[in-house]
Amino acid sequence: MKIVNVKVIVCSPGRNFVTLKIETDEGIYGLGDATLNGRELSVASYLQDHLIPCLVGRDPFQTEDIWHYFYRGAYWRRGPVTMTAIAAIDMALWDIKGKALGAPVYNLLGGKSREGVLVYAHANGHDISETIDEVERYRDMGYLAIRAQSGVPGLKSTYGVPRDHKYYEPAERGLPSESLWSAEEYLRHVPRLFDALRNKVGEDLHLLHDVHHRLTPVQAARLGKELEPYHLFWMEDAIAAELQDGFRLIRRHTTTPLAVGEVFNSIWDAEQLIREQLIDYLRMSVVHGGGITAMKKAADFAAVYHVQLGSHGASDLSPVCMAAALHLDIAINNFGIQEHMLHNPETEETFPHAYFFRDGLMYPGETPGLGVDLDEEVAARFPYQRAYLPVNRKEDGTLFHW
Ligand code: EZ4
Ligand code: CO
Repeated sequence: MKIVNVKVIVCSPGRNFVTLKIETDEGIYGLGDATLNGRELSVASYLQDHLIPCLVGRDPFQTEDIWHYFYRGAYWRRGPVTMTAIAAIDMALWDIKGKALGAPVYNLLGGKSREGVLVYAHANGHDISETIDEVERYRDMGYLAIRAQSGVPGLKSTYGVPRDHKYYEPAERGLPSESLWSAEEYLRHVPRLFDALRNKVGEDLHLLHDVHHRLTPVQAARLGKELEPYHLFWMEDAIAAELQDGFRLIRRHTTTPLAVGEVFNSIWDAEQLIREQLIDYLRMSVVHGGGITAMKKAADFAAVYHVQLGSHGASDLSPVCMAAALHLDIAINNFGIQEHMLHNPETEETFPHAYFFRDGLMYPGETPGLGVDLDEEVAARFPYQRAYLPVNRKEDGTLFHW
């Protein structure tokens, strides 16, 4: 089999997605997600201008060699743009491989290690009572694990809390908006949120929280300690991800489990964290972590240290990535949990898929390959629109992490 044509499809069904489609001389094609939120066209260009010319004519079964060709062969290694582009190619090749062999991709990765994939939903509210209502709404839909975020009194906007959207969507069309941050207000508020939540929903539901990189190590240690009575599934991105030694300090002070890695793009971003057992869950995703080939190896390395996979699954990761993640999640032994943020109806229409949710778990489906398609006619109705993630400032105007 030979790769004969490769195209990059950029569309915006409510938000931007970049999708790679690799076509073969046998009529089989594969899809890969290449979406890098707020920086979409840089990956489209990296693929179009630099990688695709080297891909045409190759055997799509050679996932390992092709991965190294683009990783080592670039000389310039790692980085979100590079690794997202490589990930898209890798995903599409696994999709082709599965279709050609008549096998769902999970069967090429070790088969099913479990019946279904535990997922967590996002409950966001402007205040504690709204967040509790949202948690109960998702629990009634059957979710067994729910991330809870709430507006912080005194702050005009808070990470994770929608302004007027039905679905929370961090990227906005137009130029970047700005939000204001106060660690003091936040640190006072979050333990109150989880105290109220546990009182209302009891102990059985898994509760998660995303700090979104905004605390110092000592602040994160304080928050972790104060959240201990509420038994969180995890505290996510407690500090800036590049501050790896900071996790040692958090770890020394709290038994709240720690998750990090949605901004990581290679195992080298997480190697120390895993080897020193400073984290419990690795959140690197298939789309930003170099594809199925790289994520399988990262998961296997993490398994040596009993670190589990809890990969990023926000709505800016397309249904193609969601499908790839579910195939990997169901196959590996050290799977922990998968983030599942609902896609909007336009996105669902653009990307028909075999994966589905039932009673708190997700299933990749039995379709050969990844089991996800892109309806190009629908996609053409939603042309690309420039959009950015917000930027974040401290109350005195200092630019901070969003
Ligand atoms: O900010 O996906 O856990 N999920 C998150 C997301 C990320 C966005 C960035 O593109 O932190 O909301
Ligand atoms: Co996050």
